[in-house]
Amino acid sequence: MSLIEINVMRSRVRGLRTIIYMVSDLDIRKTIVDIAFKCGESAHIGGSLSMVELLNVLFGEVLKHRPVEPEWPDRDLFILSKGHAVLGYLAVLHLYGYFDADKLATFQADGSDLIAHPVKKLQLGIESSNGSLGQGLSFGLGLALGMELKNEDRRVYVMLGDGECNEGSVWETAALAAERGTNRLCAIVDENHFRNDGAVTTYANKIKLAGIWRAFGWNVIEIDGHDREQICGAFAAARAYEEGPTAIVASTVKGRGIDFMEANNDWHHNRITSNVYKDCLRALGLETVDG
Ligand SMILES: Cc1ncc(C[n+]2csc(CCOP(=O)(O)OP(=O)(O)O)c2C)c(N)n1
Repeated sequence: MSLIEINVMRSRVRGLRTIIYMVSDLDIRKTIVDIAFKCGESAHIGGSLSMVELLNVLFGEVLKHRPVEPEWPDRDLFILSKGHAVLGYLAVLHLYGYFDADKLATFQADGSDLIAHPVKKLQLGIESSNGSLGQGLSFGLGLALGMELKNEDRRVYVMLGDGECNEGSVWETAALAAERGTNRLCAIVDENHFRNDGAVTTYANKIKLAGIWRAFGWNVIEIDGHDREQICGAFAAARAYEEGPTAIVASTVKGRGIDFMEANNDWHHNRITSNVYKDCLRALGLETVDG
């Protein structure tokens, strides 16, 4: 049975907790590194690696979706508001069967529709164009309100960065979503404690990010964003909460999984050369032939 067929089956038996995960976190990390290396250009690596477990649980366990029928009208929607982390998103879409390896290999090539930030293309599973930070949540809220009006049993999940939460538009939307009591909207905040130019200092000591979401009237669930059990529990709790929107504030490590990239913001946006590629494989426990 092909990966795609298994995925379709799984989408039909949603709700059943699976023990065997078809797409491993390691697969996703290896794919991120491969794309970054093959494109030969600087790419956003650290913030892609930090959200791997969150995306894997979301696409494997939570989202109602059909990779073989990407425009299925009953699907849930995922929006990568921190659009620069497109490598992680494309790795997941590919591994879950939205497009093949040949397509993925076109990343950043002339004329490709897979470029440094997501460009909406439903046939590839890309629901929204993003890159200018602070826009995904408001787009997601609009979609969720539309679903509510049409009484559709669908939900919207929006992935944001903690640096992105410096954008005022995030909080304008947060207020409106809470005011409207929109329970079809779930924000996932990848709190990896860095932005592009250093540490996130806005929400660090006296003011905690989770507390701000709470103050804006959201149901807030704080988790370790690399712990599968906690992630599954958070998504289940978000789904069960009926009063309004939920924010899953996930504490993560930027560059997670590759030791020399972990909490090292040099890897926010950087190029993987052949030597670095070998180091990445070693760090992932995938030794290269020449050792
Ligand atoms: C409106 C806007 N301003 C500035 C940027 C440039 N920029 C790209 S990534 C980034 C930092 C984002 O930090 P965070 O959301 O924490 O992402 P992560 O650390 O998870 O990669 C910034 C400011 C942008 N993409 N959009």
